[in-house]
Amino acid sequence: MTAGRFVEPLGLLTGPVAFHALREGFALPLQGGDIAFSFVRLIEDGEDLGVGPIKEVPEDWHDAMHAIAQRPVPFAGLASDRPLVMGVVNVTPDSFSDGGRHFDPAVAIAAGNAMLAAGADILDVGGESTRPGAAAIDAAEEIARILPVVRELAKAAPVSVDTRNAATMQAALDAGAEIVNDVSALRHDPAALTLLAKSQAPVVLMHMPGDDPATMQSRASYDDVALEVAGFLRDRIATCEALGIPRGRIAVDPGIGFGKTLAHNLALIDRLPLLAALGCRVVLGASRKRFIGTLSGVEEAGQRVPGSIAAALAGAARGASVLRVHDVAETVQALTVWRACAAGRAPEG
Ligand code: HH2
Repeated sequence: MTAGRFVEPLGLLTGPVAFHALREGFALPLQGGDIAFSFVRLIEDGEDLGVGPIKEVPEDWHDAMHAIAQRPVPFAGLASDRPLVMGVVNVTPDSFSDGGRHFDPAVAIAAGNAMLAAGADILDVGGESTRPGAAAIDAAEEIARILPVVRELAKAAPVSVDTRNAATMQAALDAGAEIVNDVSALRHDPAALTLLAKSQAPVVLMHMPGDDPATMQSRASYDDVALEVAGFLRDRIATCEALGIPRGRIAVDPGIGFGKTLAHNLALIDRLPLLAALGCRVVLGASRKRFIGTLSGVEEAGQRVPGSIAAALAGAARGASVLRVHDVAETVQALTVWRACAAGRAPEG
C-alpha cells in the first residue's frame, strides 16, 4: 500500500483550449508549463477516492493540487520551457540498444558531438550496461571506460554520468560531468548519497525494483504500478532531502523497462502526470526498449526508432521534461513539429 496523499492530474489540454480553460479557471498548468490539467484523481493511502473537475476538489486538497501547478526550479540550470533531449552515449561492449557501437572512446566522443550538432541538450555517458540480466562491472573498469569520453564531451555540453557507483560519480564529476544519473536512485552504493549531499550536482533518481539489473525482471509485480513507483520516488526524495540534497537538484524517472512488464510500462507512460505531484522534473527513457519491440514485432533494437519517437512524444504530451534517447536528430525533429501542432502556432523567433 502506498501511504499518503496523491493528486493525479487528468484531462490534459494544450494550445488554445488550454489557454481558455486556464483563463476561466477550469484548468491549472502542469508544473507551470504549456500543458494544462482540468480533472484530477484523488488518492489517499492507496485508495482511489474518485475523479472530478478541479473546481470541485475539496478545500483540504487544494494545497496538494496547486503544488502541481508550480514550476520546479530549472533542473541543472537548463531550459524549462520545452522538453529537453538527453542523448545516450553508452561506452559499453554489451548495451542492448547499440550493441557496443560506441565502446571505442573516439567513436563515443564523435557520437556525442554528432548528438549535440543534432540538438541534444544533455549527453548521458554510461560505462555499464543495465539491460535486464546484465552482469555488473567494477567501478575501476567503469571509470576507465567513460573518463576520456566525459572529459572531452563535458567541454562542449552538460554531461550526466549514468552510474550506480559512487567512485565513478566522483571521477566523472571531477572530469567535468555536471549531473549524476543513477538507475538505483542512490541505493546501490551507500557512499553515493553522502557524495551527492556534499557536491552541488543535480541527480536523476530512477525507479527499479531492488537495485540489481540482473534480477529486476523477477520482481516485476505491483498492485498499482504508477502509484507504487510514485510512492517509491517520493520516499527517495525525502531521504535525499533529509541528507541535504534539495528537491530542486532532483529529477525523477519511472524506469521504463526496469523490472516492468509491457502492461507496467504502458501504465507508467499513460500516468506520467502522477509524477508531477513530486515537485521535480520528470525524465523518461523509453528509447529502443523491449516494450517497443514487443508492440511492433521489431526484434532489432536499432530498428525501433519510429516506436521510440512515438513513446517520446507520448511522454512529452504528459509532461516529461527530459527525454533520454538514442536517436537525437529524429527525436528533436519530431518534438519540434509536435510542439508546434500542440500549440497551434509556429515557434517564436
Ligand atoms: N535506461 C537505461 C540506462 N539508464 N537512466 C535513466 N534515468 N532512465 C532510463 O530509462 C535508463 C537509464 C537503459 O538503456 P541503455 O543505456 O540504452 O542500455 P544499457 O543499460 O544496456 O546500456
